[in-house]
Amino acid sequence: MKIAPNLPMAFNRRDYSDEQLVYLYRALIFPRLIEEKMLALLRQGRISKWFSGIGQEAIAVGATAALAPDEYIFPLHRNLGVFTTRKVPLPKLLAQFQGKAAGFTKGRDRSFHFGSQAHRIVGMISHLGPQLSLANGVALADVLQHQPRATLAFCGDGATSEGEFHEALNVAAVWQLPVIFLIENNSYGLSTPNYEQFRCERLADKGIGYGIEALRIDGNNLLEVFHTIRHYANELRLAPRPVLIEAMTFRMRGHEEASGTKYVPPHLLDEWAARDPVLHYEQYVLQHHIMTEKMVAETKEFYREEIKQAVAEAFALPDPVANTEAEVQDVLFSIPFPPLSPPTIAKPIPCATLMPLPKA
Ligand SMILES: Cc1ncc(C[n+]2csc(CCOP(=O)(O)OP(=O)(O)O)c2C)c(N)n1
Repeated sequence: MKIAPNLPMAFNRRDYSDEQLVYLYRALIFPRLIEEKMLALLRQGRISKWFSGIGQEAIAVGATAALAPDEYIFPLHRNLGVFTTRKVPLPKLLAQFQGKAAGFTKGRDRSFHFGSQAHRIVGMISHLGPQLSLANGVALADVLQHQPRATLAFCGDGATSEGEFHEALNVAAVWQLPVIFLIENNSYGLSTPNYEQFRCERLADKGIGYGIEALRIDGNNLLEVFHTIRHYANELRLAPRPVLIEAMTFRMRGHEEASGTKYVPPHLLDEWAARDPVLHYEQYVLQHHIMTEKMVAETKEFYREEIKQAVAEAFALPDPVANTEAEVQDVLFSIPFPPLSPPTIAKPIPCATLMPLPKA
């Protein structure tokens, strides 16, 4: 993958320190290296399923890094960067992807349908749109409890065609809920391209219909994502209201690894490969002497080693053992019902309480 020299990415560091910029580089490269390992494991037949977010990492990483740690995030199936930036332990994350008993869903799922209260991450709802309404619920609780917090909800371009997208944005607008609705517009909802899905020029234009502020940003520009989310999170904490942000990016791999990208015109993949968020940001920190080649190489080496060890650790974990009682307990909340003995003397029902029979 090479960067086309005629497409420079304009990074604006504002008043961010070198330390912050290095932190962001590390946060960005980590999910990319995990993804590379997952793709290698897939080729080796050691994992069977993977939703890739390669090429979209700047959105998940930049947005998560911009929030306070106690603010809730509702990520989707391509948002590995949310989990890594929130520092979810890698062995546990890999145990989840490997369907191990120690995973978040105890082996019931091998992908992203899980959350972690400790990390303020709400598990993805597979129906996509409904998680926007739940983000409203969290934001409403914050407003009612006078907590100055923003909630971040991810959404794909495909999910914007679901009814619940419209309902959630409308309610958030009417109730002035502090939710950042972040659309990752990666051009495809599975195999459906944007032009077969909506007629508006930009998804951000939908904000006008709900009366909420909306804007479009470059989702591959890490600093633009970070700055935009940081700015709005600050604003929403002080003056609760929703905002709709359309982050432009591209899905560089299949919807899921098994489905491939045959329906995507190759020139689009080439054009977007030249806008790779990781390569561009890496080039930026090097060219501006924020990091040296040695620092970059050492960072990658450090993470590769961490990933290698975490994979070994996760693969060695025991597989789940089927246990009906445990399954039922995990799915149904247990409520103790104290046994009641029936009364010993039957009480006749007083006639007055019976409805009079209709007259013939
Ligand atoms: C109601 C519903 N329909 C279909 C699916 C299957 N499905 C899961 S993700 C997805 C594509 C969603 O596209 P988009 O929202 O653009 O997100 P992307 O995959 O591009 O990141 C589909 C069709 C689903 N989970 N729920």
